[in-house]
Amino acid sequence: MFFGRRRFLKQSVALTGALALAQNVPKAPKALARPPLDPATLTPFVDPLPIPPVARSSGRRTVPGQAALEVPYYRLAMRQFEAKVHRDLKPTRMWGFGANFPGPTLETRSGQGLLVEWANELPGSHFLPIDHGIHGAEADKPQVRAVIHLHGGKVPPGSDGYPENWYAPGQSATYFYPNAQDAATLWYHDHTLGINRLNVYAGLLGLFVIRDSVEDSLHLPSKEYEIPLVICDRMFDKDGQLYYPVSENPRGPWVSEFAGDAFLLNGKLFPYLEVQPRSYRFRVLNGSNSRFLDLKLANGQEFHQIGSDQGLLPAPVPVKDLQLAPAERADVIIDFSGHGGQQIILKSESFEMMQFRVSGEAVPARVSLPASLRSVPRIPEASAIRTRELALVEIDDPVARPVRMLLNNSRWSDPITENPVLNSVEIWNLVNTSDDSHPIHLHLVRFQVLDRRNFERFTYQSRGVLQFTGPLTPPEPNEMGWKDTVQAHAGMVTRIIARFEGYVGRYVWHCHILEHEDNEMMRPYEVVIDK
Ligand SMILES: [Cu+2]
Repeated sequence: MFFGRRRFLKQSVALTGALALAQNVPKAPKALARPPLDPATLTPFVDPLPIPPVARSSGRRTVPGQAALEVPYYRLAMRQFEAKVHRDLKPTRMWGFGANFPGPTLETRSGQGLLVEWANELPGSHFLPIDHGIHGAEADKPQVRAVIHLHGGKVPPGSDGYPENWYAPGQSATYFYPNAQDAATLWYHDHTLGINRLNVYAGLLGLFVIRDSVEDSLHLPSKEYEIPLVICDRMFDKDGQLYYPVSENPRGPWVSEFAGDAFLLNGKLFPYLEVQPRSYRFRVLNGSNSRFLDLKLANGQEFHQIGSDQGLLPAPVPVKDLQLAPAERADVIIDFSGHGGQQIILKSESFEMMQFRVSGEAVPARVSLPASLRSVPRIPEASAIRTRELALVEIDDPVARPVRMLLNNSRWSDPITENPVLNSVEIWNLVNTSDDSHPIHLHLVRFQVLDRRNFERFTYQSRGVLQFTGPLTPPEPNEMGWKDTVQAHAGMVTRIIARFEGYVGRYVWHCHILEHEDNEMMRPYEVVIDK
């Protein structure tokens, strides 16, 4: 398993008395205001899995600046509301779209553009702990700010949800999504500078599905047999309210990672889903802040991954154990035929998350999966006009507590260093000097994973020289499709290749561990015209 656990050890080490004293901070971590909920005390599998509603457009409107183009118009309002996440818990205060967490799913087809007015109708104060020492979250800013990004969308820069383009309650922004891209499971979420981890944790996320004729031709399970599955880990107190941890330093509440012990699936804890003994398609999103999911069926059953971040894989990949980093998506087919009358548990690591109840009724003949799905031509390495070496760096204090994370040793506010030319191909070598796996996401583009290779970290950190210590590792079979988020493993160089097509302008690339992203592990980049 690639993703280390050092980060969790590190946090517990930091809480020991001696180390805390050395830092002249209180001995113990801040106690919960209310007692924590132990999810193991809840009766599991008493709530049906909710399916997020599909967003309905309110008419059609002209795309600003394109008088001839009229597209469906949606208005989605961010609001605070209360939701029952479990039968036996009091309603939970959350943020969402309308009164939905996850938000309504936007559904469209490739080439069918749409407009969304993202309205900030949130209250004036935040219910989660803001760290005003973090860049962009200073005390002079409004507490509640939001800006929405379509993750995986090939979108003009003005509609991409640039992290500094946040707005306060009472304001809104209307974005145009051209959707000139392949069928894929995308998702929208908050991207506000400095408080993104808190806004997403509060609930500001939802799915955005693009379909196309290639996908149609495969006759995959559809309608009631196609189920979105948004998985997010959280912590709750005994009153059923969301808890987000703070550090032991009252002046800097930021924590470097979040790992909850409760899993919301489409907004419910331990839901069940009644299924027939046949194939189902699940569009899975890891919407967690930091947690890597390790999905498996408790009966050891194999399933098939047919798609990843940016759409269908070249061919189905059999899996028994599926790792998904934050922000990654997996399109999977689970075949329940032959399991009539059984109850099958979906787990992540040792956590039981959800139950499938397979009915005993007879169903039509088994649907076979196509042997090939979509052609994904490899981008030739020789077509790259530039290779960038980009270090992923964790900055620690003298007692090895993370202070911040950096890309390319630069902060958010430093001058732009990544400026690819429109339509050119580049290779980015993500040199991970830290002990954590970081899911690295580029806005605007889709990319392919070339390979990974271990390197000698000390030599790199002291002399800037890359010395490889192992062979090239090819991408995993389920990384052979188009990606927008890649797991850059600790102590490895992960190479990706992308064509920077679509639009000229300013975008961002960042780690999708939201605690990292908020604390400097995000950089602007700019697609430029060749001079
Ligand atoms: Cu990271």
